[in-house]
Amino acid sequence: MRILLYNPDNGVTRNFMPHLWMFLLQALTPEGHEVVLIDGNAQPMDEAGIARFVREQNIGLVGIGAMTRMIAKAYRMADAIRAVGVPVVMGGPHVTEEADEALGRNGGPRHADAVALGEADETWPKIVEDAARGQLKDVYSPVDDFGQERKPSLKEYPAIPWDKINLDQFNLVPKMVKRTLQRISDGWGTFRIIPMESGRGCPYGCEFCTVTGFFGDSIRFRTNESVVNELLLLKARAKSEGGQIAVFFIDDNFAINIKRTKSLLRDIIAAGAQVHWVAQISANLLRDEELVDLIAASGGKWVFIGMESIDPTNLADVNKGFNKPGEYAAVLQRLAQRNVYAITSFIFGMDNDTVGVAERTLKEIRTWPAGLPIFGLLTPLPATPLYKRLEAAGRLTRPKHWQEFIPFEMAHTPLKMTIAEAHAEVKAGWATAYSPEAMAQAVDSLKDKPLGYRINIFIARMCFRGIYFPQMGPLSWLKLIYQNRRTISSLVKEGFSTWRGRPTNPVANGNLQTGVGAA
Ligand code: B12
Ligand code: SF4
Repeated sequence: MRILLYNPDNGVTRNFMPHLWMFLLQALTPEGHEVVLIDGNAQPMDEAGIARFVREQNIGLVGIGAMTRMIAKAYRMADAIRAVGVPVVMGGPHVTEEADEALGRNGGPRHADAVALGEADETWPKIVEDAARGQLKDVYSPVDDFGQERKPSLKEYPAIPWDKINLDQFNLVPKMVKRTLQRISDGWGTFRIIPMESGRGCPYGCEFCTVTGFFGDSIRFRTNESVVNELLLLKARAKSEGGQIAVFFIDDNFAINIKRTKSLLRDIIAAGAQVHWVAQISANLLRDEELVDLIAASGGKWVFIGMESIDPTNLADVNKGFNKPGEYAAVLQRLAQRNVYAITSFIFGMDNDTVGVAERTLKEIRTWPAGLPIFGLLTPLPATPLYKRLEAAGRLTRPKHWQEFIPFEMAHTPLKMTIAEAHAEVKAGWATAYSPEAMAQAVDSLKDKPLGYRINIFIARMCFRGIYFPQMGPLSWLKLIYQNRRTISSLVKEGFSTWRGRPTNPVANGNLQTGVGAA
């Protein structure tokens, strides 16, 4: 049987990285079946397009995975596939919480023939075999022989064949410049950001987050050896293609067990398996100097920190009181001293937020080392404690907000400002933090570092800006380049003079450390 695994886009923003679940389920598919992957972010498709694809490619089963914000598109695509007679199984965090919606048991239309609840590592092979026999069940739950929920161990993690998988759709280097860039330095003909997990689960239970409910509060880890082997495979592939690779460790809190993270990072270094990497780590765990040393030495370039707010009351409200705004600056300095920078994520529209929250937050940000701030709105995702609290308080304005995805639009009323004011705060956050002046300041703040760091922060900022501002077509890119022409021209001039005066051994000229991780 030919199986299509499909991840929808949200139609508005573009993900820079493919989804791990697709590669994982592909690796876990029983022998005798062929798996095709399509990520809507890399290969946009509409309903007619996917229906045609499954017919022409003789697909016998389609698996769709989606977050809440992509679910409306996922359902439309599933409907189109089912209309041409091909069964659809859906999985992921949204349908796990809203299985009745996907199966049409709540009075709405049915979108999926089957739903895989929770982690599907152990149920997927069974789903495939049932589908091949034409005997799909409605619901597949990860349970043990006694009917108790079972979280898969990651000790026997499947080897994802990174050396063989067709990754053409995930190359971030435009085709027209591929040949030229292949010849630069170690080669830039391909650049891919690859998701990898080293563990699952988070015990912190922040109120707005799905993770503790979905993956559980007991953390499970892969062996160091299996992570190291995966990195080596990816590194070898990039080298053989004259390209670059960066890894996003998608663990929700990569350093949740500091002792184990240190041991993994030491093993990566010992095996020479360093690639540029990004990971999510909460600020409280970055107090450890040795950990930060190891992050830098093992290839860590960017750390995503869920700061959420600079207001301790807000943090306590959402059960994230372990974040201490008073130590944010020190944490970021500690990273920057090792040339590791941070993606700092903030949520506006929290219960203690008032008008002016964006400017107050930006004022703090300006005192920190350059980084990539991102701003979102508090969103009640299904089945989270936040959703339940707001529902009980009658504060949900769009209780089924996912049925119509509108980016940066609240689904409940904040307590101390209006919905419109919260929207304006997010807009102000993005517009100010990514203005041409702010871009120039970020680049300038790294003037004591090799040029590669300045280029890196500039490119990363240009790309990150696209999370909020539509930046899809060539025209919007041209406009952006024009707005930032001064910074670009000073970087180009500097690059040219560095190149002209380069020493015979390029490694001695810190410019090879371009610190990729454009994540
Ligand atoms: C990496 C990541 C991202 C990446 C993008 C995703 C990517 N390309 O990988 C980035 C950083 C860009 C991102 C952004 C966002 N993310 Co995010 N992200 C994650 C993260 C940390 C890891 C995802 C992952 O790979 N997990 C590991 C794999 C193995 O797990 P999995 O995907 O759940 O798959 C398993 C099962 O669900 C199931 N399964 C999944 N799909 C399918 C399909 C089929 C057919 C079957 C059978 C089974 C199945 O089987 C898999 C194996 O067990 C998760 C948290 C988490 N730990 O999962 C949040 C998470 C998915 N993100 C979340 C959110 C909210 C967001 C944002 C909206 C945040 C924001 N406010 O901007 C944005 C939206 C981006 C967009 N495009 O619109 C939520 C989604 C909750 C929900 N109900 O939808 C999560 C769960 C985190 C949270 N805080 O609750 N994210
Ligand atoms: S620390 Fe991060 S992953 Fe863990 S519950 Fe909080 S937001 Fe979710």
